[in-house]
Amino acid sequence: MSKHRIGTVILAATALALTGAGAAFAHAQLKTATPAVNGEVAKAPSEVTLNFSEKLEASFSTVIVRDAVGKRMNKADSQVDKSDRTIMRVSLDPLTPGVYIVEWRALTADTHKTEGAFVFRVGE
Ligand SMILES: [Cu+2]
Repeated sequence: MSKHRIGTVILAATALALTGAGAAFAHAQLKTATPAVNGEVAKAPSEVTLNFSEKLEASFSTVIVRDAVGKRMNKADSQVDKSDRTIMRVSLDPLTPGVYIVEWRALTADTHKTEGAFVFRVGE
């Protein structure tokens, strides 16, 4: 490999690494949630609010809340906040004490999809 050729390969690899980092940054990551990730609340919440690192596209972004046996506990009103699209929320059926699983899917304007899940607990 010529010296020039090696230089080109290194430049290409660096460009790829930078592109990769940029794309990863643009993916919507969950920043905070209410109730908090792995948190415990004394009083049953009436909704779950998720805050993301990027603005979401409403078309694909959803959140589902299930109880410990997998029964869906959210109302069918999961939506991205119209005035702050980094926020997604869903309202809940009455929750009894126990563990709940929040499953979210997010789509950003760059068409990248991310998804995740976390639990929170409602105390006695
Ligand atoms: Cu992205």
